[in-house]
Amino acid sequence: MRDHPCQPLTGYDPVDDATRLERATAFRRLMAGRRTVREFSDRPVARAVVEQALLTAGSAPSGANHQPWFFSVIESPGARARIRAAAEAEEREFYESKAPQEWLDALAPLGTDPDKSFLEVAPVLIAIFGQKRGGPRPGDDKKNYYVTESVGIATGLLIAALHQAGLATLTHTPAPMSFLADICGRPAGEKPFLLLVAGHPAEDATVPTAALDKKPLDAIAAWI
Ligand code: IYR
Repeated sequence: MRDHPCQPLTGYDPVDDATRLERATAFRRLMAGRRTVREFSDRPVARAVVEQALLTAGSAPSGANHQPWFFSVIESPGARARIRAAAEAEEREFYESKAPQEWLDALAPLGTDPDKSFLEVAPVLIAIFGQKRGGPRPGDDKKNYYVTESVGIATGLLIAALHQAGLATLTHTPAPMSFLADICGRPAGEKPFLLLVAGHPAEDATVPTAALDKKPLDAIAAWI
């Protein structure tokens, strides 16, 4: 018995099997071209593109449809300089003392280091927050559920949307990230989840060869 308001499902018009496979394959190919980029150009990105990508992120499934995310798009050069300084301070500590050898060994093929100049070069910096409390409508103050899962899914959609718009991204996670809430002026109940950097790759951008290694289907999935 359905005792909640509902309406007919739309948006799943019939598609023949061949078209379905073509679409799945085309999307797989598109996404296979995504690279994590660490060298960006300062070429600007239209705000409308970022708005569309954020709306895609905001369409993600979430616990009780509470949409427990917030995206701060940081444009102010002052804020970006503060973020870079704070992130690089954390990262220097990470690379110089905090990181166990096993972690450093895992990162070696990717060539990452404490230099985070992209935080001031790339035109789009999006700090992504998870909200402990909120609710389905703006201004609600209810408990949120599955916040990390929900924000992770939204972030995945955001990355896919930006990639399909032709923009490169970098998921950056300085730890701890509490400085982000401060700089973005976010309330105490919001936890920084990730800093997403986006823009056009630098002309001479490179990718680590190791990053191209993706596991084959039989290593990541099984039909049982
Ligand atoms: N946060 C550091 C280290 C780092 C950790 C992982 I796991 C990566 O996949 C990449 C980097 C940094 O940004 O350099």
